[in-house]
Amino acid sequence: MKYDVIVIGAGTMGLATGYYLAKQNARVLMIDANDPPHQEGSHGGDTRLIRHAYGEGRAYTPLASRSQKLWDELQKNSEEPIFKKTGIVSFANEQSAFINEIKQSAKQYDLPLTMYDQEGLQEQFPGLNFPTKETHVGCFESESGVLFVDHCLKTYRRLALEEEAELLVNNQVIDLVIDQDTVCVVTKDGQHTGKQVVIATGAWQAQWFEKLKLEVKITPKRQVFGWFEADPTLFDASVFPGFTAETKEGLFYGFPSIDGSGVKVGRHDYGEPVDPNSFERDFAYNSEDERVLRSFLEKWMPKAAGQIKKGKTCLYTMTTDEDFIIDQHPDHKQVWLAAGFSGHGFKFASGIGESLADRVMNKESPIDLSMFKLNRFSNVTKGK
Ligand code: PYC
Repeated sequence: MKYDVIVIGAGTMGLATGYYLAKQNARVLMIDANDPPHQEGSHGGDTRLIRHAYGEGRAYTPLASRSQKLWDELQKNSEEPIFKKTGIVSFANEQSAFINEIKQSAKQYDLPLTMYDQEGLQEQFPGLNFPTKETHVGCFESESGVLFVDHCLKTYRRLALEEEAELLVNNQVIDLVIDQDTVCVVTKDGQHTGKQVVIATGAWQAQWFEKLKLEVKITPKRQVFGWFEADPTLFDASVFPGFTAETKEGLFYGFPSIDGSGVKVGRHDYGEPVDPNSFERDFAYNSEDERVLRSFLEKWMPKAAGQIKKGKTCLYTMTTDEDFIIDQHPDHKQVWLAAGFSGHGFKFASGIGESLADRVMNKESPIDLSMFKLNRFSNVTKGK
């Protein structure tokens, strides 16, 4: 048999996993329906945040720290920037469980974090505006920042090929035939057999769950983000960090203006469930897509609410609890699933790629991925 592992989906998680598998001398084939990096799935839009003290749950922090270390290592293999240490400021009202969890996470893992009251936030980050009666609090994590998506993916792709992984692009997988010990992956151009398979197809994962008789709900959602003209004295990356904001209007995140890009902003808790094969890919200027972003900026960062420079869409794939799925199929141990990254997975791709590759190769991994197992959902296997 030619391959030890076939990776279906060479996007963020697939490329990282393919690289770490190939680095361990596994014979790897990666197959993608597109030609990554691209703008058609979940990694479009140039940049992602990496936060270490983690408001979604401190259990993520060891994975965030390991991922940061691996991104820093990846930088040594790339002439283009992988990571920019902008720091990240997060703010919310005084009762915010998210801010409290960031604080507890920093405390437990001994991470540098500065807490601010509203006055302190205003003084330190004069681009922020607090127009409501409520009082806000916030925190600043100096070691976190921004990842450059295309550079990360291009580097993993190049390194994987240097490690003798193979990559088929613009090649759609149409079926899987699972035997006792092998998996045959059928594409429109041919068949490939491997000892194991990793399925990491992002917003297209639901079809494989269905095919593999897994009763797990994941929902692709259309997301939007935009880049706006902003006062450089307040919002250039030399003076303003990445940000998250929990407001009455929703959960927003964004990026400082990097090399004149303008401030990029998105709303995390937004987005219609969609069919990834037939959703509206174009960003709608001067309508709801722009309005939801602009209204956040006008209220909370008014000097960053200038002309929109560009807007884009991308896809989230939500699990019901917004935690990821990284596990073996309960009935087919040679089938691995990496899915449901729920709009906050990119930052962890390096750590997940490394640890998932270790698990597939039956080795000890530096990070425990057990919180992402399928058995946290009940009745996962259909008909059992
Ligand atoms: O997890 O920081 C994050 C994030 C930014 C945009 C979407 N998710």
